[in-house]
Amino acid sequence: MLVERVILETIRMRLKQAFRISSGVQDERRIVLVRLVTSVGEGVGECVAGEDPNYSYETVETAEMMLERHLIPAVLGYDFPGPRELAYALGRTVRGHPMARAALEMAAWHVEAQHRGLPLAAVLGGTKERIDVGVSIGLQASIEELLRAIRGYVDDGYRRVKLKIAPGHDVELVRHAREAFPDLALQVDANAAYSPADIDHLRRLDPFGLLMIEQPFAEDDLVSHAKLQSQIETPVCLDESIGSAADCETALALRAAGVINIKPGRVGGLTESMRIHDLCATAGVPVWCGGMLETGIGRAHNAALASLPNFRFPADLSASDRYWDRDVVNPPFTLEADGTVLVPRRPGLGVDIDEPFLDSVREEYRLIEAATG
Ligand code: OSB
Ligand code: MG
Repeated sequence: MLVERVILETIRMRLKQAFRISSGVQDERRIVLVRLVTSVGEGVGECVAGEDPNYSYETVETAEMMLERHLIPAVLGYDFPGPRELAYALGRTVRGHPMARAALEMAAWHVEAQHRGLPLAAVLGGTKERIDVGVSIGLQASIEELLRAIRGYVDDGYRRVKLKIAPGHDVELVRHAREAFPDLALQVDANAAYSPADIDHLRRLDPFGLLMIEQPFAEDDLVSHAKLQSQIETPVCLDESIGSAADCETALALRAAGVINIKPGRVGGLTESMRIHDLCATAGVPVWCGGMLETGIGRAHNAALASLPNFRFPADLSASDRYWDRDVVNPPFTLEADGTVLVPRRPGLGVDIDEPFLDSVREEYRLIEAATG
């Protein structure tokens, strides 16, 4: 694929409800989209970076800057055999900044799938036609509101619920949720809110039959995750700690996790996601697909990835209407009666971009072309 042009655009989308986690809150998303125009077709990728550097150090602005100044120039005018080689070039050009790299890399996988006339899931080696999904519920103002929110999503048909926790909002919150929903598949996510001194406290979550406890400690503190895992039955899950396949190897060697959350947007794209998937499969560690409040564009990429065989827990890949009044793709993602989301089957991303709607939410548009000379 010879990269002829890249379009860097940002859109602004209001979330139906504000999403609060231990490290910050989002009520709308400014989203960087990257469109790759190549000799064999076009593709689009969505950047998962937020406005504030609380989940990771990357932000909308750092991603735009890295893309414009470093990443797009590293691909423009070059001919790549495929997305893997493009991903490699991006990794050689920019240290870190996986969210910025992923937006461009995922666009290249879209190009590849379109070009081969296959659904993206098939190009990645996916085997599932539908994916078990759950819903991730942000921190709520009170236990009553939390229980109401869970009830609403359970009534919608979601069969797995992830609750955000934070110091002071953990054991009692889980106790109430478990009492009200004894059979619900439940898990929690702390977004790195705890310190090593909290290990004894976190052990109190072990008796509630949670599917997993996600990222209790800081991103760079694998040792505390390993200590906690050695003391509880509930699997410890890593999210923020895993920025690459190398991070994953370290975590597996330390036995710091019983399960790994893969978000392609967090690890530099689909190529690295598949490496992590394969490493974990070999180690006998299940993975699952997380989410970053994506539009239907990022959601389509995630659904394709989650169709791989070692994705063995429900994904944070809820229907479009859990996040948006109107999504940017047609058809929007919907929840099936069996609590699943269908993997798109048409070639490429398998969903159409609603261009008129995208026009109405766009804030910036930059066309970047190879210099002619
Ligand atoms: O930690 O998984 C997380 C959203 C933004 C930032 C971090 C996280 C999340 C979610 C939302 O939990 C998952 C989704 O997209 O539904
Ligand atoms: Mg998480």
